Amino acid sequence: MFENLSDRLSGVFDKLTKQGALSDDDVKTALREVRIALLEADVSLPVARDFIKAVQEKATGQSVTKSVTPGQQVVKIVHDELRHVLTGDSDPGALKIDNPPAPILMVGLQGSGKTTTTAKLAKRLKEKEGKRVLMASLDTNRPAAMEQLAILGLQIGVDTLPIVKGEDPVAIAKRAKVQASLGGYDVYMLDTAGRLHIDAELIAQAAAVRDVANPRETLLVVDGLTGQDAVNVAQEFDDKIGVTGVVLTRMDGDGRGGAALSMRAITGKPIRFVGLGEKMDALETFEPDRVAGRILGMGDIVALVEKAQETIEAEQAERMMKRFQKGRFNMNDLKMQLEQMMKMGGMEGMMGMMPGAAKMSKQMAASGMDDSILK
Ligand SMILES: Nc1nc2c(ncn2[C@@H]2O[C@H](COP(=O)(O)OP(=O)(O)OP(=O)(O)O)[C@@H](O)[C@H]2O)c(=O)[nH]1
Ligand SMILES: [Mg+2]
Repeated sequence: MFENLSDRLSGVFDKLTKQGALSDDDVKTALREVRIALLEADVSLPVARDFIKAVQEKATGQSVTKSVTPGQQVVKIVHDELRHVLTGDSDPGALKIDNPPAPILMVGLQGSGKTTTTAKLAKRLKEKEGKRVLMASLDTNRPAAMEQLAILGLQIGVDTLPIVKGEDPVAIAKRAKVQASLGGYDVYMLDTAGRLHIDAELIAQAAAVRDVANPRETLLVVDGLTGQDAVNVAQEFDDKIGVTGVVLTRMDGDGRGGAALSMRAITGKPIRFVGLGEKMDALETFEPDRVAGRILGMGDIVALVEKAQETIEAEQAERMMKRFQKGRFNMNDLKMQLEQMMKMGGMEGMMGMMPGAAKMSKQMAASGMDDSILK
């Protein structure tokens, strides 16, 4: 879902991590390229600018951990900053669906994927969290919209509120609430009608439904392919109706992914899920950590730097270096070095973290070279 951005960034960092020492200029050039890559991915300008500024500050302020190259360290800083942009200042925690029956209101523009996402999420809540879910279509605008949800319900084995022709959305929402309480459901989901644009009628309707349902979660479904527009739509919906989270759909398409990066920073709302196809299973939770890793495509280096920072004490390494230079590196020192290596996961662990070395580790295993030799 972030292939283009990912390719661009790995190009930048490949150059950087191949060098030993880095000058300020090297870092500046690299960050300029990162900035361009972000903008090309349709990340909004202020977000891209703040991102680069934060990385720059950290890269210049931080002392380099021994045993990783400065380039690797920069990769780690970029990774952490990506994660920060995606997470925002606080973890949103789990969906608020305790206190049964918990209403979830689904809103969004026409064709954004509300109905599909309603069913995908219901399936997920049922199968992964063992919840009893009731789905109700409040879409009185489009003919057959209610049947669409009913068919999906049958397909995934989730109950839908019986269709009563002629009812308005507010009446349906009230009936769903009664049915959910009487029927002992844990969650009831309200799938609303979409509009082409955010207009007064849409807002009035969504607000009226919101006021009778008192949703625990109001999830905005937006098309991830629309890039920055998705972020603008989210901002507007939040201003007018109030949303608690966002679902980005069509992330299986060749969108540039920028919406995912700007969403939290601009709207303050967490992305809860991403839609990755039309199938009922094609919904993933949005994990900033994993997404940052995917965007960067350099999880190996990030893990390596993390481990190095955790386990190696800078002074100790420096002391060792001096002894080495003075020719006083002895068996005890060697022992300490090998112990550090074991702490980092032994030979196999270290090799596994080096790009391209995975292939070699098979040959090593074949040659009988393993940690028992170190031990
Ligand atoms: N590729 C892809 N297609 C999706 C995704 N989510 C939804 N769709 C498709 O998008 C189309 C519209 O989805 P709906 O769920 O009907 O959208 P909606 O927001 O309910 O539309 P209205 O009720 O008319 O406003 C359908 O053909 C879905 O299969 C996704 O994550 N990836
Ligand atoms: Mg729909």
